[in-house]
Amino acid sequence: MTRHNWTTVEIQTLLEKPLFELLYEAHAVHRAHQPENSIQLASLLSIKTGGCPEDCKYCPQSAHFKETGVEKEPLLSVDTVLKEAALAKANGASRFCMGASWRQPPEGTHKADAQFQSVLEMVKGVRQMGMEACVTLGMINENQAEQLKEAGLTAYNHNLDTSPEYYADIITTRTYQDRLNTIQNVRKAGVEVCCGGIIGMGESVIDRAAMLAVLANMTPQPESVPINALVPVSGTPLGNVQKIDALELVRMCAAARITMPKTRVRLSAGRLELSREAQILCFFAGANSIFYGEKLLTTGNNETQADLAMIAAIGAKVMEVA
Ligand code: SAM
Ligand code: DTB
Ligand code: SF4
Repeated sequence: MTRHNWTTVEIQTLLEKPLFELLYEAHAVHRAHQPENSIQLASLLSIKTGGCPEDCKYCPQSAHFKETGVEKEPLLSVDTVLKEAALAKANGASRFCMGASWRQPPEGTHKADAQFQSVLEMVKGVRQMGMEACVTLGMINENQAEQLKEAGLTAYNHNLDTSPEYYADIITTRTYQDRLNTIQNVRKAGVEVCCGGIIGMGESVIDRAAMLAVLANMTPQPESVPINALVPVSGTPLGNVQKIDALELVRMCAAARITMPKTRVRLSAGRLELSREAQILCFFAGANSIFYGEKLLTTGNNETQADLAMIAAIGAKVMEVA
């Protein structure tokens, strides 16, 4: 029974329960709705890095923050991207996610249209390898969503990042409604929605609950929800923010699982800071996917061998492509 009438207060109550009560409830939902005990490995590649016009306070790729050490680079070639995709597949990934530091994909000029065509080629190439393909390109309109669908795109990632109330403290160059509009365009085109957020940006538990309520009350709910912990990058406005306690991530995974029983909950950025055992608690709570590969977009990620060993240690299996 998937509910779409969650209130922020209900989810706040979940997030604040005694840990074992929360884990007990979350794991029961997990067992009932995710019986295959599999973990999905999704590999990430930044296909276009830096120089982004948006001002997301957490992001090293924003052009507004000059001292993050991230250089602006052009869109990678289709060839380069597909070589990386083949490597990810060889390492065991079943989803390949491509991220671009765009406010929206370039459109209108000959050069701009050629760039979008390249992205479509990348999507087609990844699908031909037998992996799921996901892209995150900023805001897209209905027409772009349809073209991506035609190219075979499995999912589009577009995060809400935080609550509607806290959003303007983090990003001023676009609105929450802009985000929701893109998600609607993706859904309308028949592409799966991958949508989540970040904790550890100075938000309250109420903000975390409010974000989960927006996600859970979408009909249908997102097929995948990435739960990121802020990776503080020096040079960004959030570069000096105190790191969160790992148990807060465990609690987010649990509340996401309880409110979104069928969704793939991805334990995303920030995993490098977690012990193996903290990650395992996240899986017990309901996480069943990770970003896999030693780099996220611009920052580091866990070693692949360590990840495979961790999955083997808990007796879970790696999700295969359907
Ligand atoms: N530019 C596109 C957009 O923002 O929609 C796509 C790429 S953007 C880098 C993808 C997501 O990465 C963001 O929505 C945010 O949730 C996450 N992200 C970026 N920097 C992060 C950081 N330092 N820590 C955690 N998550 C981060
Ligand atoms: C998501 O929710 N997290 C990923 C992916 N979707 C695109 C990105 C994390 C980025 C972390 C900072 C970096 O490496 O630049
Ligand atoms: Fe740009 Fe995306 Fe980074 Fe925001 S999160 S600055 S939109 S790349």
